[in-house]
Amino acid sequence: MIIITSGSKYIDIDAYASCIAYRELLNLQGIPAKAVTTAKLNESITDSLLHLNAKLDKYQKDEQEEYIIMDVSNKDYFDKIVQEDKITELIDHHVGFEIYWKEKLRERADIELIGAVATIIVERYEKANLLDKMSQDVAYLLMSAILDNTLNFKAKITTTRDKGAYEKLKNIVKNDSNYAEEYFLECQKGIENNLMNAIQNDTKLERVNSIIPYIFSQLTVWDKSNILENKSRICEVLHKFGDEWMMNLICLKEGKSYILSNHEKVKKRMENLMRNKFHDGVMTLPEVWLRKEIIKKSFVALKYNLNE
Ligand SMILES: [Mn+2]
Repeated sequence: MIIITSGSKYIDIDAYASCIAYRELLNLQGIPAKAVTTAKLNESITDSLLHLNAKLDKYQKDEQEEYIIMDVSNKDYFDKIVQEDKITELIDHHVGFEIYWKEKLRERADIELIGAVATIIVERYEKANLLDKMSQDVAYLLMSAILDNTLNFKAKITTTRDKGAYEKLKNIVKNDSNYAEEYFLECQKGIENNLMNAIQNDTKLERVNSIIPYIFSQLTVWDKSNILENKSRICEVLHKFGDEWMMNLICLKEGKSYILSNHEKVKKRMENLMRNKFHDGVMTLPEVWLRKEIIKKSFVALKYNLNE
């Protein structure tokens, strides 16, 4: 049996949607396959999406397994059911392991710098001339994945291919309403219902360099207002990790990032790095910044001594 799976700890909607949609594509071509995971599903996989008819399969071990991997290529982070020597295909958009997999799997390794793996899956349907056979439920899953992984097309990793794939999916679901807003608002509801948990699930504790604080949290929401109203609660939660914290709150509706901190040294270093100012513990950045982009900027600043 072909097992389509992804990462080990938790998976997001891109991994979830890609596993299910690729299983459907193989099934349409007469190839039996199962989409499974033993990982935790994160907040990007909303209740509405979980209730669609396109679902994961139950996993039952079988002796004759081969594996197709989605949305991860670092072999230390594969789902625990995966036996590496039985991987026959891998599709991902993270950098670092391209050469390793090209040598192992040749054309069956497809690692591209693109907004979402879901986009590659849409293109596979197209190549197989089966786009018109895609169900609306699968299309909704893939749309959500593209929205989430490209931050509503505002992240710098977004490509025209992601936008093209999204348009094709929109034609399948025949929904002209603002699906992006609907999807992100539901994700936000999940975050707000359990703010503590959401924060803890996306807080990195890491000594990165002398600019980035040890505790660096990130939340992505449609509208930051409700979250900012709970600023004191956020401070409380992050304070449990230590004093030296900051949070990157991404507001997609406005296309802005809000940096929260109440640690004087952290604020000073971030003001220097981002050439901006904190007001009442919040610094407003005029565009969306991902945590990994802020970290990258800090390394560049250190290299050229820009943060002196
Ligand atoms: Mn992804």
